[in-house]
Amino acid sequence: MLIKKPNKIRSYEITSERNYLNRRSFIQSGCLIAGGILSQGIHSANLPDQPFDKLENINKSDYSTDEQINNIIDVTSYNNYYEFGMGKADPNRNSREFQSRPWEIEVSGEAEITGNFDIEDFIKPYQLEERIYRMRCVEAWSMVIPWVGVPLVDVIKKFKPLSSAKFVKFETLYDKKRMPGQKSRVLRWPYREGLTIAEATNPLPILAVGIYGRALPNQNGAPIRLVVPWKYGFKGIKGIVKISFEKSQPKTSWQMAAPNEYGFYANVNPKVSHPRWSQARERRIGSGVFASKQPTLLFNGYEEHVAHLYDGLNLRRHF
Ligand SMILES: Nc1nc2c(c(=O)[nH]1)N[C@H]1C(S)=C(S)[C@@H](COP(=O)(O)O)O[C@H]1N2
Ligand SMILES: [Mo]
Repeated sequence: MLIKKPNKIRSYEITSERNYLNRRSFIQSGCLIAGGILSQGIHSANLPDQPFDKLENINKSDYSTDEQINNIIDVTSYNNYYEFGMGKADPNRNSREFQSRPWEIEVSGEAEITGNFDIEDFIKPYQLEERIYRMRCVEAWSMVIPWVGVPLVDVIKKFKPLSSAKFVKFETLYDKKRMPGQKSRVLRWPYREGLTIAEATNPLPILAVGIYGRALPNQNGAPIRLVVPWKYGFKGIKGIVKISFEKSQPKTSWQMAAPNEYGFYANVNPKVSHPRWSQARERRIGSGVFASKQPTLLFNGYEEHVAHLYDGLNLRRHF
């Protein structure tokens, strides 16, 4: 049972985002869960092997949780990054050759300052912070990850958005040679995400450039990715090359793929079920095969910081 071929291991993704293309019967998935949890143990034995540059001068943050953090092996070997394959172990396995330098970020749209920036110049003006955040994937698993990054609000302000800028749109690199998963038509590439300007200027979201005090590994979105801790993990777009200030709400990749399943807001909400599974509880990765699922918290436990952003918004309709 433990010695499965990699293509069989995929079956543990019974609740995976891609399953809108690949529905399975409920009974069948029940059997696959057990196999999946065990096979996950195998991946955890692979240590990340890419060079990890140590980052200097990192401030602590009051926004960090003091919950038990996940170990680096969980965080770097159990990933979602469809550009490198759809299995949880694929991003670690298939992104090792990926070169995240040189790297340019294009800033465009409704802002006073726009242009193309080298990643080094892009990040240099800001103070690095460690932010230890819970991450809740829409697939009903979670981790606690010690990110290193810069507050998105600081970056946004630097570009002086115009009053017409109501949303911020993000895009991942689109390059089928470097990101072989883009040959698949599981999503419309490039991966696209977005936030309202109010969300983007809340103090919680960060542009992460590291984990555990070191540069971001490829499978976690090197060289720069978004982290929005009160939203489902898929909002945390990896490998960002474009940021643009928009007048109207941008379409996101998951919305385009399955609008009835993935909304623009994607706020963590235990009361709003995914059409195919409940969001009331979550499995904390690393808690052990026999650990019971823990309750999911509204806004992933960040309610006091973000609930005001949604005053008057119907969270069931705007999911
Ligand atoms: N470009 C891109 N960004 C992405 C994804 C992806 O497939 N492509 N997957 C998302 C999903 S579903 C999750 S849960 C998180 C996972 O982040 P992690 O692998 O660093 O834990 O990345 C998000 N960002
Ligand atoms: Mo996810």
